[in-house]
Parts: sequence; C-alpha cells; structure tokens
Amino acid sequence: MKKNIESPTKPFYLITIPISHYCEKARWALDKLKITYVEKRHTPPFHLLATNRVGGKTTPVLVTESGIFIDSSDILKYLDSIVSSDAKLYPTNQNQRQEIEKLEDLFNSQLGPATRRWGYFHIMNDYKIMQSRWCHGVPFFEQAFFPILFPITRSLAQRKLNINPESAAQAYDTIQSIFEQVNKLLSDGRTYLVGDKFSAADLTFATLAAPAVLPPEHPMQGVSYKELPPKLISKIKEFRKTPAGKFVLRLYRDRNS
Ligand SMILES: N[C@@H](CCC(=O)N[C@@H](CS)C(=O)NCC(=O)O)C(=O)O
Repeated sequence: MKKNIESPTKPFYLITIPISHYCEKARWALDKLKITYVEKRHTPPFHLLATNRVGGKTTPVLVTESGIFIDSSDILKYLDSIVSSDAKLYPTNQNQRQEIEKLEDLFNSQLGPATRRWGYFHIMNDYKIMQSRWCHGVPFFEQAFFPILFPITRSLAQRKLNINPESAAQAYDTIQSIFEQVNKLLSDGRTYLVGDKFSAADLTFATLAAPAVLPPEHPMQGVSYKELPPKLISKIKEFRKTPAGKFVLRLYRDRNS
C-alpha cells in the first residue's frame, strides 16, 4: 500500500463514538490518505473521559504529535496539510476550494444534525439496535455498563439532540432539501461534486448522508438492515433511489479501493 506521508514516530489516535457519522468522516479521510492511526472507540458517556483528557468535548478527536484536533473539518484540513499534493482532499485551485468548503459547511451544519436526529428518532427506543450501534468495538468494560447506563444516556441524548416527532419531521425535510441540492449538482453527469477529483465535499456528503442511505460497505454496521423498523427501511429505500443516494452508495462501494 502506497503511503502519502512519512510515518510519524507515534501513530495518530482517533477518539470516536464508532457509529458517529462525523467520526466516520475523519476515519474515511485517514483511510483514504493511508495514514497509520489507532482508533479508540467509546460508547457515550465514556467518550467524555477520553475527549476531556485531551481538551475536547465531542468526537472525533485526532491526537497527533503536532497537535490535537477536536473538529472533523479541522482534522481533514490538518491531514490535507501533511499529505502529498496528488492526495489532497482540498484542491489548490482557489475557486474550487471555496466551493468545496461551502458545501462542507452546509453538510456539517445542516445535513449532519438532520440525519442524526431523524435516524435516532427511529431507533432510539429499540435497546437491541442501540446496543449494536453504540457498542461496536468499544472496550469490554464499557459494554458491560451499557445496560445500566443506557436509559439515562438515552434520555440525555434525546434532550441534547432535541429528538421528538416534530423535530424528526423537520430533519427529514432538511435531508430531502439537501439531497435535492445535490441531485441538481449531479444532474449534469459529473462524477464528483466539485472538479474531477474526489474531495472533502464528496467525503463529507457521503459520510453525513450515510444514516439516510445505509451503504452496505459502511465500516460500522449494527444490526442487519432487515431488523430496522419498517418505516425507516421504506424511507431509506426512497433515499437510495435518488441521484444523491446513488452517489453515496457509489462512493461507499469505492471507499476502500
Ligand atoms: N462539529 C463537530 C461535530 C461533532 C459531533 O457532533 N459529534 C457527536 C457525535 S455525532 C458527539 O461526539 N456527541 C457527543 C457529545 O456531544 O457529548 C465535528 O465536525 O467534529
């Protein structure tokens, strides 16, 4: 496997809540850029112990010898600054870069919260699904505490993320509106959202849209797709049929190539 940077003396650490789509954004960037890292997975609320220790709050956090990055976009920009020019996720062309950053901001600020709120609304009351999503690869100790802590962690998350039927319906409308914007961009037959190369805009859209499309190649799988609530499955099927949904599925099929 060709590396894009010289190996640092210590591997990078990526602190995650494994199912988080913002964490998947950082994970995919590290994988794509072939950077050696160790993922430290935590279930809520244990992630707070790990993030607080290094001065962060939310996940992902990337810990490197050159600094600690506590936001997914900062992580991407840092990684971009250390890889060779042919591997970059942000082009040197300023107009394209601006377009990419604008899309990335839109996806970060609107799509990410919307897919998270809408997705959680459908699964949060199902213990088995939530356990499969929140405990994927986390330390045994945290898995052991999950049954005791889940009810309180769930209600804290519901409150913090404002998850209720009305907000979920609004989130669904937001996802649809952003998918429509992406459908429009793709309508001229382009392969990527900006320019002729995979960029931070594609990566951010694919990862933050993933909860609405559930790409089979997503590295964090919970219970099988068929075990999800039928209402959720039927909406996911609809999203998968849109040009934006097909785009996400294609990017995920190519994720590891
Ligand atoms: N703007 C941040 C958002 C990250 C974020 O919202 N992470 C969520 C997981 S999806 C999190 O760690 N939540 C736990 C918490 O807030 O304590 C980024 O892009 O990194």
